[in-house]
Parts: sequence; C-alpha cells; structure tokens
Amino acid sequence: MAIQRTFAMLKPGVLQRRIVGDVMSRFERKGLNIIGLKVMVIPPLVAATHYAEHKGKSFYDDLISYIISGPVVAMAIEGDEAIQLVRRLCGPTAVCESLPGTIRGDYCLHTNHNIIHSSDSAESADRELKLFFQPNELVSWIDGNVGWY
Ligand code: FUP
Repeated sequence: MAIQRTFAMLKPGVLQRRIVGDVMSRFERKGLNIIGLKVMVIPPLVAATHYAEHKGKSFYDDLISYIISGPVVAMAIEGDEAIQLVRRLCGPTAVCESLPGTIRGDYCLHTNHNIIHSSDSAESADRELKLFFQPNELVSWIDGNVGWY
C-alpha cells in the first residue's frame, strides 16, 4: 500500500443539485482524507489544459463549454491507493456501465454530464493537482481512526 494524492472535481450542476455533501461523504466514509477543497469557475485556458488529451474529439467543444458553465468543487484527496480507489468510487466514464453504488451509477443519466472527474494515473494526479491547487492549499492531516478502516 502506498499513500497517494489524487485530484477529483465535482462538475457544474452538482452544487445546484445540492448533492455536494452526499458525494463527498463517500470519500470520507471510505477513509480517504480531503486535503484540499475549493469552489471555482474554471477559466477557459485551465479547462483546455485539463482536457487537452480530448482536443479534436467529437465531444470536446461541448465538454469545454459544459465544464466552464458553472462553479465546480475541486478536491485533493489523500490515502492508501487513493488514485485507483477514487476512480472506483466514481465508476466508469460511460454512465450505462456505472453500477449502482458508484457515484456516476447513482447520480447521473448521461455520460456528458457524469458529475465527477478523477485522475486516472499518478502522472495525471500530479499534473491536475498542480493545475488546480497551489502547494500551500494542500493540508495533510492524521486521522486518529486510521487503524480502523
Ligand atoms: P474520465 O477519465 O472517466 O473522466 O473520462 P475521459 O477523460 O475519457 O472523458 C472526460 C469527459 O469527457 C467525461 F467525463 C465525459 C466526456 N465524454 C463524453 O462526453 N463523451 C465520450 O464519449 C467520452 C467522454
């Protein structure tokens, strides 16, 4: 087991639907630590950098206009194997493949509004954390229950 940091983001609409607490509580329940948190509207340049790998794809323009269309909740999450664990809690990209019990499986109907992003590798996590957070915005802390999860 290795302690990792990963990036997750609640996409536009999650604040408006007032389900931020429900979604975030899943990470808390799992035993992962929230070490960075901010509400922000993503600047277009940051959105383009974040989704650079999708430039040229059919869904790219809609993806960018959606992701900058309202406030998001950016999160930095820390814990043992956090990158893969957070991905599994979110569920697969395609909503029809996301099982009930996962965040995408429980809260969304369409893949283009699949409510949450999370880093898919150590390299992505490092890049995305740097894109959305300054180093002094991340605060590691020790959970006194750490031996019980
Ligand atoms: P993920 O890592 O699960 O967020 O998935 P991707 O990086 O492959 O895709 C980023 C976002 O693009 C998805 F969350 C939703 C959107 N997307 C579509 O709208 N249609 C597609 O066919 C694939 C992705």
